[in-house]
Amino acid sequence: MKKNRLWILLVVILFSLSLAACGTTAVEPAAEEPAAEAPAAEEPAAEAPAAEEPAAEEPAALTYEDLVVGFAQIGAESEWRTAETNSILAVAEELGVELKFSDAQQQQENQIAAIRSFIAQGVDVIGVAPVVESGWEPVFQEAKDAGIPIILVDRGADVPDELYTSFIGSDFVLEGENACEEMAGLLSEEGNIIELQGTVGAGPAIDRQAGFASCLEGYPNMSMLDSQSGNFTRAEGKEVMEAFLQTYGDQINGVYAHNDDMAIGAIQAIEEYGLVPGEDIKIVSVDGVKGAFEAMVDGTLNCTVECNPLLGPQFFEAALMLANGEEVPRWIKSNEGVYCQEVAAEMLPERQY
Ligand code: GZL
Repeated sequence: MKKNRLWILLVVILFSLSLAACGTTAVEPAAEEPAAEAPAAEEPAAEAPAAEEPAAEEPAALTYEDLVVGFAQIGAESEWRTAETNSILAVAEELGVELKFSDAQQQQENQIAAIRSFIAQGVDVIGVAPVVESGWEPVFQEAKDAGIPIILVDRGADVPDELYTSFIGSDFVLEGENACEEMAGLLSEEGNIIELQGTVGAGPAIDRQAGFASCLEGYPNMSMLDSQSGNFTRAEGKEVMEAFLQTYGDQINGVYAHNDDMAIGAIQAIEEYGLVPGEDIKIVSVDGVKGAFEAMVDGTLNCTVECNPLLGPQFFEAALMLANGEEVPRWIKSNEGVYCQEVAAEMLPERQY
């Protein structure tokens, strides 16, 4: 019995030991990490009924009567320039634009001072006919900083594109090429030419020279004897021509003048020297002013290549567009012809400048 009890006791001990062993090996399911608490999804705020926006009112477009424009003119060196000034003044008056006009008397520093004064007065748009191409960057930058657009009228300026909005004027290179073609015809593609250049550093002087020179390369029997500035004026054109006649005399077969005024001065010099302008010496110039048509009727000037100075309408139209925040073309070109003696008498009465 004792033995039996012992067995029973042993069995009970073993059983309870095995139960205890089972308890330690049982893999408890890993306590689940509490899920990182997701930020409580924000309840979308109940959408407030959209407050009715009042329809944004388009600001009324400006009209010519609202416009205040500054114009920095070069001066009055030529018939062409006077015609341009008259066009600007007359069109401003006609349209009711308030125009602040300044005459720089050929001095760039006066033009710069005028532009600064237009900026100080807070004009809407500034027009400038740059006497020369260089030296405009600082003052154009000042205008840009003040939010005032610059339009180049009739002459270009050597500045980065973003400093002006538009150039209104002619293709001066083409004018030079056209003048050369006329000269080639007049000289039967053979002869010596002298050139009266415009103001040194002025856009039309640089380009008219380049256009003529490149076309001349196509005519091996025509050569440029000499070239000098007559500053776009009649008096200086005459002076330079007198000097050329002293140096080259009757070797000169043709005169190419960058404007009609210098050609008219040269005509006087040739007559005083004792040669016949238009016959002994052929003359081609640029502009197409009335004085040139009169000289062609007289037979002293052979041809003129037109360069339109009546830029007032295009200028104010562009100014109004800019003031209204509209885009304007980078180059507003003029339409121009070439006229010689045969048509001069018929055309003279119709010429507007
Ligand atoms: C051309 C203009 C020139 C004319 C000259 O656009 O700048 O200046 O040809 C004038 O007659 O003085």
